[in-house]
Amino acid sequence: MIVIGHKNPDTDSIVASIAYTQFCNLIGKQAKAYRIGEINPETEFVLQKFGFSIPPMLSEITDSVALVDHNSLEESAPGLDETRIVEVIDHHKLSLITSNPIFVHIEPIGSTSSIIFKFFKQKNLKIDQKLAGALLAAILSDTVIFKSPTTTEEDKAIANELAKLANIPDIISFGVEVKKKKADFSKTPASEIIKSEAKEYVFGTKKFIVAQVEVFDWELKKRKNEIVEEMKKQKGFDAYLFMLTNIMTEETLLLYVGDESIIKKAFPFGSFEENAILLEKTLSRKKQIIPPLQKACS
Ligand SMILES: [Mn+2]
Repeated sequence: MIVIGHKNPDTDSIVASIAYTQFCNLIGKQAKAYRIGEINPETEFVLQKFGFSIPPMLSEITDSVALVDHNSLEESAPGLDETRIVEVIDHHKLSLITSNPIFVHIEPIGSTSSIIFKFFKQKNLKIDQKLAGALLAAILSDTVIFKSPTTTEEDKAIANELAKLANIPDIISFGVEVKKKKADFSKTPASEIIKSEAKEYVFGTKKFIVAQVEVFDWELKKRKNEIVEEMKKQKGFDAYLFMLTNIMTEETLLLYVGDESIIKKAFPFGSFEENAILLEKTLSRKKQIIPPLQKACS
């Protein structure tokens, strides 16, 4: 079985696929982790720190597939046939439609890595120090160091347990260390910045791209015009959204190009400037951007 996370992989996606593969192999199920996109500097740091190699790029789908941390074909491997998918382990809303019954485990929890942790627990399997460190990093990454509204009490309890196993005394400062690895865009061209963790969404007849970066200050805001110009060059969607999320102030400056009426319908409460809305207390794409966007399309 091939285990893959989503396109534009983040740390949760990669760590969950590695951890789930380990779990499968421990219970006697053959599985191998692959990635379907380039690793970001945060994930690279985490894998290196805990001694994991980067999963190989999936080139050909020759086996059954388990999707972790996503469950839509838009976010998955190009050319993936739905009939290949045999399992889904995720914490995003269900969107996959299959022609056959498959194994699905979806929970409203802060990270897919939290779910994989629970799989190990259920079967009384030992999580070694390295895997514990990587799972902890993935939880901290996906929950934005527990600040995201997607965070549950269970994520925090799991993180505490993992921190003990990984021998990491200060969870928050470890979280900041992890998150800061991909928060520096000073040397990144705008054309690349706008593709950060970009995901594609289709609601009815409307298609959206929503990208996101998480930063610790407003330095990148100075490049707003340059970023918007790059977004305008993109084609093949109704609107392109770029979340510039400030972890410290817990605000998101949502830059957008395309169908402005839908954006204004979805976020009537934000303060508007040209091609941008400032959203207070907003960190989560999944919980705070996608639902209003979907509703505005219905
Ligand atoms: Mn995730």
